[in-house]
Amino acid sequence: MNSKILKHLRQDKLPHIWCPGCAHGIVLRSLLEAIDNTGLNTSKTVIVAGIGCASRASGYLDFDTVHTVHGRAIPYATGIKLANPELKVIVITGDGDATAIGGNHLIHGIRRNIDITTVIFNNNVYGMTSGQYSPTTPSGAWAATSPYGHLDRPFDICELAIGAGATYVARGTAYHQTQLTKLIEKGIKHNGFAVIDALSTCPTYFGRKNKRGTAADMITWFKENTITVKANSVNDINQNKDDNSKMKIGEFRNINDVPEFTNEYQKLITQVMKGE
Ligand SMILES: Cc1ncc(C[n+]2csc(CCOP(=O)(O)OP(=O)(O)O)c2C)c(N)n1
Ligand code: SF4
Repeated sequence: MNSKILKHLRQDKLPHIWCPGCAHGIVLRSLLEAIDNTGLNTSKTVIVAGIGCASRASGYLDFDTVHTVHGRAIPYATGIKLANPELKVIVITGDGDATAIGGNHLIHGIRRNIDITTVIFNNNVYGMTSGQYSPTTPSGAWAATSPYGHLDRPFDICELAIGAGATYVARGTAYHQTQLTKLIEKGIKHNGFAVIDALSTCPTYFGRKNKRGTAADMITWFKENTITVKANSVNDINQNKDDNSKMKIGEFRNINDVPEFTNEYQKLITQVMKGE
């Protein structure tokens, strides 16, 4: 294994719990490469996760980590960042954790523009609890809780984040692993709330039910069904309108003109202490 990755892992906690072919490991690799590329001070980096197969990743990482309650990683991360603004806080979460039970926290974290990087391992299903549908399950898909096909329309996490006012929004996939690393890296460097929708796969509970083929077929699907928006195109999720059959990947928003919440909070404290 690449030493860049290995040095950030708690090797005594391996092997991991993920099923063979699960793409969460690829997303984790991108996250660790991104952390390493940015040269973050590991003793000042905190990883916070909710509950789920995705969130389990925090247990394998050799940082200060918190494995919190299902859906509540962002409130924990907010508390940590406010208590010690010097820390870099990264949230690991699944699509269910982030957009169902934790959906409210996601939009309010975004609204505040607090400096937290949130990587959503989006496999379109609740993997850990055996394949119930999540807010990103495609319409018509089969899940343990939609045995005749799913009726709801799915959330597009990036559009949701932009709508809520996020200042950094990007989507990558487990197939485009190098690009995903770069997108996470930019999210980490961003001083504000960053959302990275990292498309992952659950061959065990989504793939089998939906006849998506092998684990490799599921990852190759990303290659054939996504299209990259131009790098640095701002707020341009609708670019490449000529091929709307494909999902857009890349950086959709990266703006720096919105005040970051921790800074504003510190300024307010100083002002109040002075009695102004
Ligand atoms: C309060 C609460 N409700 C429900 C659960 C059960 N639960 C554990 S993980 C999970 C869903 C995980 O799905 P997702 O976040 O998409 O991650 P994945 O497992 O697919 O990586 C649920 C519903 C829980 N642990 N706590
Ligand atoms: S159940 Fe799905 S998401 Fe969970 S480890 Fe297995 S393949 Fe991955």
